[in-house]
This record gives sequence, structure tokens and C-alpha cells, in this order.
Amino acid sequence: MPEPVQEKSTKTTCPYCGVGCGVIARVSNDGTVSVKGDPEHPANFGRLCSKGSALAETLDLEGRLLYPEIGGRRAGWEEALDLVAARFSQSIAEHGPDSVAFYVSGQLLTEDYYIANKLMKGFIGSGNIDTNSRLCMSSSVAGHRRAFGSDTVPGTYQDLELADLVVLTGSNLAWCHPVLYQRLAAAKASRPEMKVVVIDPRRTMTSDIADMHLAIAPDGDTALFNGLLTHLVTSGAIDQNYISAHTHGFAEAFAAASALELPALTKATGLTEAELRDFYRLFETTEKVVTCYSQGVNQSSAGTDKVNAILNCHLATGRIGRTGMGPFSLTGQPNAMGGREVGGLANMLAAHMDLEKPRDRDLVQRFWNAPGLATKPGLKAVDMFRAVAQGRIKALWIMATNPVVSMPDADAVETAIKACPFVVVSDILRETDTARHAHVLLPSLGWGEKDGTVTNSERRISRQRAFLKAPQEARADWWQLAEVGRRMGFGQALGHTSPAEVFAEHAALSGFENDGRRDFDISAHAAIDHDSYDALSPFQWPQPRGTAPQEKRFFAEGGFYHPDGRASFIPVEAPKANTGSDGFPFTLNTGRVRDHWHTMTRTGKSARLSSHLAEPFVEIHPRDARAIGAAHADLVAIESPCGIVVVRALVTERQAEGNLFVPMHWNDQFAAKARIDALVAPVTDPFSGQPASKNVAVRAMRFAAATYGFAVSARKPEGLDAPYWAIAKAEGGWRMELAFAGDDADWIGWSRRVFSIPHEIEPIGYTDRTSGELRLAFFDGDKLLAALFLSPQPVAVARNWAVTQLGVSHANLGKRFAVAAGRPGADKPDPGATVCSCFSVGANQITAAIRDGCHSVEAIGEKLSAGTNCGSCRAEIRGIINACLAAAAE
Ligand SMILES: Nc1nc2c(c(=O)[nH]1)N[C@H]1C(S)=C(S)[C@@H](COP(=O)(O)OP(=O)(O)OC[C@H]3O[C@@H](n4cnc5c(=O)[nH]c(N)nc54)[C@H](O)[C@@H]3O)O[C@H]1N2
Ligand SMILES: Nc1nc2c(c(=O)[nH]1)N[C@H]1C(S)=C(S)[C@@H](COP(=O)(O)OP(=O)(O)OC[C@H]3O[C@@H](n4cnc5c(=O)[nH]c(N)nc54)[C@H](O)[C@@H]3O)O[C@H]1N2
Ligand code: SF4
Ligand SMILES: [Mo]
Repeated sequence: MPEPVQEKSTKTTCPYCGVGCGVIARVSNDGTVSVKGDPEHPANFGRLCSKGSALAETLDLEGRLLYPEIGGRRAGWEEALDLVAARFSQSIAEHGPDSVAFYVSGQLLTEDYYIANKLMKGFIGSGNIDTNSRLCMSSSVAGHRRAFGSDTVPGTYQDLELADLVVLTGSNLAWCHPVLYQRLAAAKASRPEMKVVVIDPRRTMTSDIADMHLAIAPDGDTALFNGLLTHLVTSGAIDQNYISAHTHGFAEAFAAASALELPALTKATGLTEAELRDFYRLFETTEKVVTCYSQGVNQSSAGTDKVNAILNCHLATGRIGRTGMGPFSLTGQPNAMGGREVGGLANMLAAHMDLEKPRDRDLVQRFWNAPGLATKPGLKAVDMFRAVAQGRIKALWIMATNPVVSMPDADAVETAIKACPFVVVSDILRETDTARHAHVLLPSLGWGEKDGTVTNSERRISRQRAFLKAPQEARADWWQLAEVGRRMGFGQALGHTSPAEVFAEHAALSGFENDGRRDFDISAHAAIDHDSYDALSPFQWPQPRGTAPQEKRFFAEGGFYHPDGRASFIPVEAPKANTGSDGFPFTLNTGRVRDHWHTMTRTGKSARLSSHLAEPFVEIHPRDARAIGAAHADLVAIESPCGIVVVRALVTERQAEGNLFVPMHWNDQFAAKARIDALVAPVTDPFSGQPASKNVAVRAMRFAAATYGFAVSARKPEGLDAPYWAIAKAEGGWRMELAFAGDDADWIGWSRRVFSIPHEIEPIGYTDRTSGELRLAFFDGDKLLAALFLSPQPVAVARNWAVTQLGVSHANLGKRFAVAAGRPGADKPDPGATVCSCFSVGANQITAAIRDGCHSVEAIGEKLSAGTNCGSCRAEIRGIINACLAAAAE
């Protein structure tokens, strides 16, 4: 654990999702950290989800990168920074500024991002800085800019509570923005007349509170919202005054929208006429509508058009910027918005200005005193890694992102990085799928150690504050960038000595020659000093010079940022329905699970978070599973022309037929072959350059194994060589799923090697000749070191029970044999798969409580505490209750 800075509570902001919850971190005298929600923060008013609640469990120094490394050897900062500066300068001198690139992240703080962008665009003079926000928010950015003339989110979180209809499209809010979901669920509970519509090919946990779930065909959104626009016109629900006073292009947009008649609409959306009519009628007759959208909209080859199809409907009804109304782009990362504000995307310039506009370039050039400012946009992420592969980029700096896992065509991205002459990676961990290919590794400060600001989905800027000392030699990302910039000769422009100074400059630029022409203006903070920065309370932008903090919505009275002040309707056409391609009949959809964050570098450290879903899986419809001969818990290989993964089958009717869903999280550190982006083709949206990560043509087949295994081990397993393995952190050790091609290995020898068992320890064994099952357990005195359960079928041992055996004393020999036999005793029943990660309550415990008469989420909460802390599992508990009661009624 890093050392505490001071023994007191610190107000800071959660480093995970774009809800941007306020957190109070407390460091006790013995150095232990605890976190709770900040009751005063306007994003969460004290609530936290499962990931936020478990933050303290991710702060240990295990696996941290703690000093710079060059070519795998420890180096000093001076040497590492000199080398990075020299290699970047050399490449620029020999091949020009476009031969270098930065690939950064929406998880950087605004101050880090500002310096990265200033160094690359202002002083290196290239646009080649792009960010993982390209994979995340760029279609929303492009859609906003086409419609509004600026990248503006018009509304606030409160609008979701005040609306009478909330449409959630391409958003699994319950798992991905859990506190906002809780706010919505609470509003709906207090006003049951409020309606929620969820539009998603899968029936996700978010559908739990929905009055209507529309299982849309992949990429059917443009057709759906075009049909809606047509319906709004024909039913007379449009706001003609708003359209004529504040917009242009309505006729063209309507003409494009009405191209599809009802029969074609049902085909394109995969919905019935009745479903379409019900949804359209609800939208037509409800004034207060908020339409929230996220990656089911953005991550598409037509993502920008989807965004504009949605914006068109809100503009046509004038339902924008008023209380309880408007389109709402849900941002993913903690600082997706801050990155956009500093212009971190390759085609943007600082403070929401445009790299392609000479006037904007001139303004920024003068403000920065940067005669060499880039004159054209740089390469967007997919093109950037293509340029790396082609040898056009010779020096690459990757910061706070893990592209070998998260970029489409991930195997090709890995090959490109490996072949790049000079790669710098700044990360908090030493071993990631990307870091392993770096020539220079730079240790960054992590959450709790670094200082700066982030902007959440509702334009609220909050401080992240340090409450732990920098561990060993880790340093802030902005400092690393500025130090390299100084060594490259740009010292005058990068002389900042603190994040407060960087923030002040960023605020000043936002107001520079602005006069209301640009939406992003926080110049009220242009002269902020260190003390005020330390004390800065969360505030929403805009906050121009001389104004007090305000809660502002945009565009109720027009005032758009196109030169004529009007919004543009964008005519959009529905893409042709995807009919699959030869030999690749399934549509692969990818996304997130409740308790993991992206590539698991932080959530993978928490046993509690890792127990919710402990291995990579594919959601598959029962009929599809039958068709490929796979039963529940079998392994499935999924393949596209780009790559292959092997994951567990999770057979469920929540999944639509013909579609598969695999989470994006698992990577080479946690599984043998589960980097799903290895399958995703690098197909991008033509306007935003955002990859289509949710609609990939694949084939699937049962993965035959001769032997399946499950194991628990006190030590992290080493050298796993099985064709399938997936490891997860457990209380007191690790748990893992395994599959082998053969059935006659030297399992004792294998276990000794993989679980690091001292040679003097003999196993307790158990073989069942009829079932072919074999169990081995290794004890050191009364302590279980490892247990391996093997079977010709997927292993049926009670997982969570087995995991708890690592932590208990096995003084009684009989109990040791029970472990080897894989049989929970009556005194310690199997809790079942974890549902509530805050209180470690499993599905079997919940089922038992239901049998005992607890028939509501509240009753379960009273009996087991499940669902009473962060509330992230309440939808799942309700699902178990409904399933049990339905089964009992049959
Ligand atoms: N637990 C957790 N929360 C997170 C994150 C995390 O890693 N873990 N990451 C954060 C980040 S960076 C982001 S960007 C957000 C993402 O938040 P979300 O966008 O809510 O999450 P996803 O699971 O990527 O995708 C959302 C849904 O889109 C659906 N979908 C797929 N194709 C289509 C389609 O064609 N149309 C429609 N309408 N829906 C479709 C998927 O089935 C999926 O349920 O989450 C943030 N929050
Ligand atoms: N198939 C598929 N692919 C996807 C998506 C999908 O839905 N489907 N979603 C896309 C989206 S929306 C996103 S946002 C991306 C996310 O993908 P990534 O950005 O690649 O995922 P992370 O795991 O968040 O990577 C963050 C890295 O930064 C490190 N880190 C943490 N804190 C710090 C810090 O303070 N400083 C530094 N320097 N490093 C730090 C972490 O250890 C980790 O290695 O994935 C995208 N890829
Ligand atoms: S909803 Fe959860 S992950 Fe998102 S900011 Fe709040 S506590 Fe963090
Ligand atoms: Mo994201």
C-alpha cells in the first residue's frame, strides 16, 4: 500500500465511469483506505456502485510499475526522459513531425491531456495525437458538431429524473452508469407514471425497469429514429415554431427519413409494427422525453448517422435544453468530456476549437505563442495504428490505455506495436498486454496519488485529489510530457510546475476571444491560484469570466454554434440490414459487465469484483447453442477473419437468435485466448472514425476438450499452458477455469509446477472411476495451497465454496478429504455464484431466502444485506425472485 499523504478524509472523484461520482477517501493511521460516496456531490449524492465501493481494494502496489525501465532494465528518470526526447526529436528531424504520435486516453486528467495536446499540436506541430475516446465517444462528438456546430451535451442528470419518458438506446445503464441508473430507478419508483423504454438487441439488466424493451436488430437505430421522425411529422407532433426559428435542413432530413415505409422499417429494425407504433405513439404524446445513448449507438459503422437520427427527433419537437427534455450522450470514461474540452482528438483543437478552421488555428497559435502549430488533422486511432504497421510512425507514446486489448484487429495492432522502432508506454502497471512491447516504460501516478480535474457526462468539472504519496518513482502523466517537451526545446511553453497552473491556462484559453462564440468557456477560473484549485467545488460549464457557478442547459431558445446560430437537421439513411457474410453467420456484439472495468488492470485486483463473473463468456441463444452442439458451460470457439477466442457458453434467452455477446474485458493476463478485439474488423464510421465494435460477422463452434478443470490456488498460477484457462483473483488466492486436450497428463507434476507447490508436500487425491473425475488437494499443515478438480465434462464443483477453502483452517483430516472430494459440508453450504459483491452474497443464498418467504428485493436485503449498499445487484436479485416465483407457480 502506498503511504498516506495525511490522516484525514479527502474529497475526490471516482476514476471509473462518466457519471463522475464524488468519493470521500479516508486513510486511517495504519494506512488502510476506506471510501464512501460524497453526500454533497451533485452527481451521486452519496451513492456509489460496486466498482466505486471497491476502490480501496485496488490500491495495493502489487504489479505496479514503480520506476522507469529502458529495454527491460531499471533506469533513472533523467536517462529515460532524455532518451524519449532524443528519439522523438530524431524522428522529427529525419522524417518530419508526422512520423511521431501520441495515443492517449479519456482516463487522463484534463491537465495531463492539455499538456499532451499542447506539446503535439502546438510544438511538435503534428495532429498525430488521438485517444481511446475515438473508440468511445467520437460518433457523438461528430453528431453533435454536425447538428449543433459544437460538441455540446445540452442537458443535465436531473433531466432523467424530471422526464416523463426516458429512452435508453444502446446503453446498459444498470451496469455501465449504475448510479445514474439508480437515480432513474428511484425517480420512476416515486413517479410510477414515468415510462422507460430500452432499445437493445439483448435483454440486459437495464430492461429490468423498462416498460418496453425493443430488441432491435443490430444497427437498426437509424431506421427506428427515421421512422419516429416520420411519425412525429404525420401525427403533427413537431414544433414548427422551433424548426423555423432555430434550425435549417428540416425538409431534406424529413425526405430522407420518410424513405422507408412501415414494412421496410420492420425489416430494418427487426421490430413488429405494433412495437414500432407503441413506441412512436409514446414519444409523440410525451412532451418531456430524454433520449440517452451510448455505445450501442456510437460504436457502429454508421454511428454518427445514428446520433443525428436521434438529434433530428429532438430538434423537430423542440424538446431540447428544457427541463426533463433532450438528447443525452452518456460518456463512458471518467474524463471523456475533459479530453474533448482540451481537443485530445486528432481532428480537434484546444477548448472545443477546430483544427481545420484557420481562425481557430490562428487564435490558439497566438495564445500558445506556437508558430509551428499543426495545420491539419492527424491520424485517427485505427489509421494511426495502420501507419505504425506501415512504418510511417517511428516513435509512439501510449499513455493510460491498453490498445493491444481494446483496439479493433487487436492482433494486428500488437504486431504493429512490436515492429515500431520506438514505443513508450506510461502506465501504472508493469505487465499489460501493451506494456510488454514498450522500449521505455514510464511509471505513472494512479488514482489517489494524482491531482487534477475531470468532466462528467453532464459537463460537471470535479477535482481528483491525491490522498496517498507517490509510490517510489511514479510521476504524474502531465509532468512526464512536460519534461520530455522541455528536453525537446519547448521549455517556455511547458514550464508549468503544478496541475493548478495547467488548469488556469486551460481556463484562460477557453475564454480567449470567445465572446459567446464557443460553448466551452470556463474563464471564471482563468486566474485560479493553488489554494482555490485545491478547494475547487464541482461546477458545470460554461462559467465565463465574472460569472458564478450555474446549472445551465443549452439550446432551449436556439443559440447554436454554427455561424448562423441555427441547428442543422442532417438527412440520414438507414444502412442496409446486415445479412451476415459467407461462412460467418453470427453477429458478434461486445461490451461490458457490471463489475469489471475495461482491460481489468484495476478491477481484476479485487476478489469481490472478480467473483461476479469470473471468466470470459459468450451469451448465446438456446437454439443457436443447440445448432452448434454446445450445452450450457461448454466452451465455444468464436472466429472471424481477423482472429479467434475461446470462451464459456452462457446459454440465455436474453440474447437474440443469431447474435452473440462477448465482454471486452478479458485479455492475455487473465485468459488464454479471450481478447475479443482480435476478432473485430477495423471497420470505422466515415465521419467519426469510430470502430464498429458491436456488429462483427463471426462463426462459432463447440470447443472440444478431453478434460475440463477448475482450481483454486493460494499463489498466482505460473506458466499456464492449457488451451483454455482463465484466472480470477479470489479471497486468499486465485481461482481458475481450465480445459486440456488430453486426459492422461502427470497432473501432480503439472500442479506442482503451476501452483508452485514445494516438493515435500504430497497431495491428497480422489478418483472416481465411473465418472472419470480426478481431484487433487495440496495442504501445508492445515492450510490449503491448491486444489484441482478435473472431469471429462465441465466441472460441477461449487466454485465459491471451493474458493473459501483457501481461507479456512483444515485441522480436521476428514475436512481435508472433503475438499479433495469437492463436497461442501452441510455446515458450510455452497453460496453459489456471487450476485452481491459488496456483501459477497451468492445466488444459492438468495434462492434459499426466497424459499423462506423473502419475496421482494427489500426483504432479501433485510435478511442477507444483499443489495443494500451500492445497489448494483438489485436488478439481478429481482430477476432471481421472479424466476423462483415463476418456477414455483408452474
Ligand atoms: N461496469 C463497467 N461500466 C463501465 C465501463 C466498464 O468497462 N465497466 N466502461 C465505461 C465506458 S468507457 C463506456 S464507453 C461505457 C459504455 O456503456 P454502454 O454503452 O452502456 O455499454 P456497452 O456494454 O458497451 O454497450 C451498451 C449496449 O449496446 C447494445 N447494443 C449493441 N448493438 C446495438 C445496436 O445496434 N443498437 C442498440 N440500440 N444497442 C446495441 C449492447 O447489447 C449493450 O447492451 O461504460 C462505462 N461504464
Ligand atoms: N470490442 C470492443 N472494444 C472496445 C470497446 C467495446 O465496447 N468493445 N469499448 C471501447 C471503449 S468505449 C473504450 S473507452 C476502450 C477502453 O480501453 P482501454 O483504454 O485500452 O482500457 P483500460 O483498461 O481502461 O486501459 C487503461 C490503461 O491505463 C492504465 N492506467 C490507469 N490509470 C492510469 C493513470 O493514471 N495514468 C496512466 N498513464 N495509466 C493509467 C491502466 O493500467 C490500463 O493499462 O475500449 C474500447 N474497445
Ligand atoms: S457510477 Fe460507479 S463507476 Fe461510475 S462514477 Fe459512480 S461509483 Fe464510479
Ligand atoms: Mo468508453
